[in-house]
Formats: sequence, C-alpha cells, structure tokens
Amino acid sequence: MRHFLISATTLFAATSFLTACTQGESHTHSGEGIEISNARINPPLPGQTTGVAFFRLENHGDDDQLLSVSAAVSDRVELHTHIEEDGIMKMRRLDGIDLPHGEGVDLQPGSYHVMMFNTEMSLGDEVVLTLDFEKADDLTVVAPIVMRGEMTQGEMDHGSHSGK
Ligand SMILES: [Cu+2]
Repeated sequence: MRHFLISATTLFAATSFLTACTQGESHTHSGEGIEISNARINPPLPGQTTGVAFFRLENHGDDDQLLSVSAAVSDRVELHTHIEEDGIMKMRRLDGIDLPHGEGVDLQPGSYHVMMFNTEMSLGDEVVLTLDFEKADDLTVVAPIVMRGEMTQGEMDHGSHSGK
C-alpha cells in the first residue's frame, strides 16, 4: 500500500513536468513563431526612387498575417503582389499577406514583394526592415542592398510599375 502511494506521487510529478514542458514550448512558438530568412533589397533603377525588398517567412506559430513593413530610408512602404488581369501581369497593393500555420511564404520577383518608395540606397548598404504582424511580435532584419538578379518577367514589371 505504501509502495503504491509513492508510485502514484511520482507519476503525478512526472505528468506535471511534461505538461509544463509542453506549455513552455508552445508559448515560445507563439512568441517567436515566425522566422525570416534571405532578406535582400534591390535598389531603385537609375533615375528612379523605388526599391524592392524580398524575404522568406516561415510561420511555426498560429495562422498570422504580415500587415506592414517599415524602414527608416523610406517614408512609404507597401506590400504588393502580382496578379494576372486580361493576360497582363499587374501589381496590386495588399493590406496584408497571409501566413498560414506551418507554411513558408516567399516574397520574390513576380510574386509578393515590398515596395519602398522615395528612397535612396546604394549597393553595399544595409537597411533595417521592421515587420509588423497581426499576432506575432515585430521582427527586425538587416537586409543587404544587392543587384537585381536576371531580368525575369517580374523584374521587368517592376521597372514599369515604379515609373508610375
Ligand atoms: Cu510593387
């Protein structure tokens, strides 16, 4: 009988410990649930003032949304996507980018991207981007200013868009 009581107490303690661990882990995920990688910014084309930022987001937390991005070097930063309308790829401003739980979203040429208006930046500079989410805490990332890649369709669309 005494032996049984000790065992029960030990089992209870072990169960409590496991529960505490699980809660701690899920709490960490909701606080640091979004991971950012591969941040980079293409500077404005010659004679223009619009830069474009890209990065990859992976959401390990609950469903969330990227609401806005800010940077000291631009007074107007917008989230954009490309959509096809009447066979033509166009840019469309977004109020947010959905970040479903457990999924990765790439901001990349021809898809989601961040437009940075009225900005000046040079190759080799680094710019701090601050990302504001619906649920997760703000994230900051240091993004290098890099050359545009090959002239893909997405890159060409940008040239015409930023001239408007
Ligand atoms: Cu755009």
